[in-house]
Amino acid sequence: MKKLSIIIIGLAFLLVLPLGAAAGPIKLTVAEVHPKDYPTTQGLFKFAELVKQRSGGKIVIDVKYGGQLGKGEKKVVEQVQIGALDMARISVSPVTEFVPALEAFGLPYMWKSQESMWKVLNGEIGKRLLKAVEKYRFYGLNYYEAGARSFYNSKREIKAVGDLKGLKIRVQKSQLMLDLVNTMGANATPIAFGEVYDAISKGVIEGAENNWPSYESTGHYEVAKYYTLDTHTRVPEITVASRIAFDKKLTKDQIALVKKAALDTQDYVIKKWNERVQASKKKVMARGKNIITELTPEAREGFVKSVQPLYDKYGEKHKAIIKEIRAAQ
Ligand code: GTR
Repeated sequence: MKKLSIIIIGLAFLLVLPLGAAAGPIKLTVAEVHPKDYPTTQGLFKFAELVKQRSGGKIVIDVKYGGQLGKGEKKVVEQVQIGALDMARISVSPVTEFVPALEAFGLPYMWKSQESMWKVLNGEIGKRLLKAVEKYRFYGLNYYEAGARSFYNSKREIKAVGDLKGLKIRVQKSQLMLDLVNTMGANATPIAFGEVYDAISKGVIEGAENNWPSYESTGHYEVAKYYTLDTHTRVPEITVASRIAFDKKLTKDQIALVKKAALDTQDYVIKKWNERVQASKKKVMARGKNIITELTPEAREGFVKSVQPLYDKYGEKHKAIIKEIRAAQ
């Protein structure tokens, strides 16, 4: 009797399990280094919401924010490329290590303004580069706003590019960023994003460079009080998916649905971004201890001139696209 009931229960399991598996949603994961309330993370939540809605609950996205899946973005991109992770929202900088064509977006003083950058990203060039990542086992889903990056440090006020000389400045794990910061006279040191706060507070490095929301949300402003708004780059964010994982888990139509939903959240993030820049400035200023430096026109000219050797190094291979980007703005 006992044996019989075990057999019946076993059979019931065998029948129900595959049915349940087939009916369950497809689960996708996206990695994000920023905290829950950061504009890009909010964009990903919106993305997950749209995908769930539009797929009738068939595709569910889990947003793993706060660097839960890795403190450094280069490793995260690697995971996506080999299919161990479905998606990641990261800066274009570490992706240039895998997709060199994207380097043009990270060159200094490339963009005139936020508006002109979005004109290019939403236009033919932006679409072409999202497609270009497919050659490297990614799907390019969208771009997000990341403002302009500027230098901050714990040692001294930077009023002219020459003041950067010898400062140990953290950079993202990207050859382009390393070359850029060295070209400007500092000593570039690649470190994972999540380790920068400790590195500055322990004096391992003297500063870093980033936008207002990251300067504030990471608490870097507490340990690096000098922030000079030299706005040397305007590197956009990108959401990449793993072709290996997507092609295995999703149909072509479902991939199209996910791509469209990701694109549909771009404007939402721009709005959240602009609000957050104001809030971050307010929070840093309210502390009353930070020295925020605006460049004089002459000093700005010095910064722009200082990056010429970088254009000599990277300009030739990206000549055509640099011309296109400039003309399209
Ligand atoms: C932020 C960006 C992050 C990360 C970080 C960094 O602006 O949003 O994705 O790239 O910079 O400097 O590592």
